Parts: sequence; C-alpha cells; structure tokens
Amino acid sequence: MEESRIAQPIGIALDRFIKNNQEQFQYASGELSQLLRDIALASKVVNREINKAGLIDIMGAMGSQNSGGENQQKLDVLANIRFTRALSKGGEACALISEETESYVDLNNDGKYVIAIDPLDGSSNIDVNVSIGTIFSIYRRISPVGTPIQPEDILQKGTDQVAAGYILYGSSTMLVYTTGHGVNGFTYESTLGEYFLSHADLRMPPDGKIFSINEGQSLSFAPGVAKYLDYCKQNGFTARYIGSLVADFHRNMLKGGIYIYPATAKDKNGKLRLMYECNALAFIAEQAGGLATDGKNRIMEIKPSTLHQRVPFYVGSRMMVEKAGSFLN
Ligand code: AHM
Ligand code: MG
Repeated sequence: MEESRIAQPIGIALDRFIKNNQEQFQYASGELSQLLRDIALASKVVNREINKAGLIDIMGAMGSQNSGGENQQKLDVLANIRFTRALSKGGEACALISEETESYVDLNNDGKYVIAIDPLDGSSNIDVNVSIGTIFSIYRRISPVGTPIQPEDILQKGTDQVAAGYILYGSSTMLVYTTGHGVNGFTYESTLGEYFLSHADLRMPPDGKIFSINEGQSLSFAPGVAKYLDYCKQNGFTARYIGSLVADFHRNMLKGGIYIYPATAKDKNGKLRLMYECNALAFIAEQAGGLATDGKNRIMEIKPSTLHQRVPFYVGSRMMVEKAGSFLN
C-alpha cells in the first residue's frame, strides 16, 4: 500500500471516508469532496428509480435519440436529469459532458471542475432487470476560474483526471471510485440511505481467466482479436459477458479478467466512448493494478478530439491486456 493511502475501517460511511481523505487531493478545498457527495446523492435517487422501474410506467423507450443516434430510454433521460441537477447546484462544476447530450453543458464559470458522465450505461439491460451503471470522470479546468469555459477544459486526456468512478446498480448497489490513491468500493445500505466502505483498497488480480466480449460480432473482428479468443479457449478460459460495461468490468476487477470491445466492421473505432466510458474505467483499472489500452496505446494518453469520440477498449488484468495486445501487433 502506498504511504499516501490512509487505512480506513471497513464499514465507514462514504461521507466520513471522503472527509478523512480530503487531504490527499492536490487542491484540498473541499470542492472535489462535495462533487463526490453530489454524485453519491444523485446515484441514490437514480437507484430508487431503477428499483421501482418495473412497478411504474417509467420503463421503455423515450421515442427520442441521444448524441450518437441511439434510442434513449426513459431511465437514461431521468438519470441524466438527476446527475445534471446534482452537479450543477453546488457550483463546483463549470461544465458537464454527458452521453445523453450532443454538446457539453455550460454550468458555473466560477466552478473549478469539468465532469464527464454516462448517467446510465448498459441501456439494453434497463428493461430486463439486468445490472446497469453510471460512469464518471472529474477533471480540473485548465482556463482561469471565473472565465468562460474553453475547448482545452473539455477535451482533456484521461491522465488529467483527478477522480473517477462508477456506480453499479446490481444485486447490490455499489459506488467505486479513485482519486489517484487506490480504489475503494462502497456498498449501499438502502434502509439507512448510505454507502459504506465494503471493498477497501481494491486490487485487480494481475492475471485471470475470464474474457468478456460480444462474440456475436466475431466475424467482423480483426484477425488478431479472433486469434486471442482462440488462445482464451485453448487455455480453458471462461466467457462472461453481460453487455453492461460497469458490471463486466467490476466482475473482472474482482475475479481477474479482460473486457474487450474491439473495432468491428460496424464500429470502426469500437463502440465505447473515450471521455465518459473508457477513461474512468482505465483510471480505476490502473489504480487497482490493471491496464487499459485501445489494443496498442494506453487509453488515458489518448488526446480526445471530440466529445463523443469512440475507441477500441481492452481493459482488465494487466497480463491479460498485455497478452491480447501481443496478438494485435
Ligand atoms: P450504451 O452506452 O448505449 O449503454 O452502450 C454501452 C454498452 C456497454 O455497457 C456494453 O458493454 C456494450 O454497450 C454492449 O454492447 P453490445 O450490445 O454491442 O455488445
Ligand atoms: Mg454508455
């Protein structure tokens, strides 16, 4: 464990944990702490809506499309509203990038932070009671506080993240995040309405035997990807694919595995978005001892050129990601 990591007892409440760790932040003014609390609060509201989704008429398609031309679900839109509200109220954020909006949302010019978020990832699983997630990255703005937001504030590399995390709405709801000092996971206790530390200083096994990929598209994979999948099968690996990135990632982080969304004939740059899907998970993976690449390059070093940029994504146990890469190059 690094010296800068403060040992925290299992069971400590998220609020207290954030407070105790505040001095780890480079800019310990409390604003980043507040943003993390805002995200946690919004996630509780979203969690409540997800849990009752089958009971009231909030499931199903919205009839509208998001920035990528995909059908929006009612819960996608609801989650976007909840997180946008929570993150705009406190004034800490100057801009919000979301999967659900074409352009970034200009918030408070006095805010220090830029947030990229996928409010509800795993859309195809919403209606069928399968795990879904929220993914977020937090950046410090580059332009001076108090001035209008600039393109360089928005299009920052993953290495510039000051915090990142996800919420997994699964068999239990978890919030997992990093501020660059290791990864910690908190489980939601719904009767108390609070997250408690359940997974302290998470480490990803360096190697594993789970591979997660949509093999239905294998005919349009590059030969190297197909060869790596043959290698997995020849070595007795296990295939596990939920189709919810957060859930697939979380399982692989705990058990050891690799998640791959490669370039396909349909999606030449893969399907997943660099700014609000891949970077956050790459940061968490690396902080837990894992790795994230586009098959060749470190995800966090890719300079985004557009908000909704897609990228092939290889993430998980370090040795598995390296091995997959060796088949591609
Ligand atoms: P979404 O942002 O529209 O929900 O898409 C992202 C999701 C990931 O959660 C998941 O890993 C992937 O898309 C599944 O895609 P596919 O159905 O092509 O396998
Ligand atoms: Mg998504």
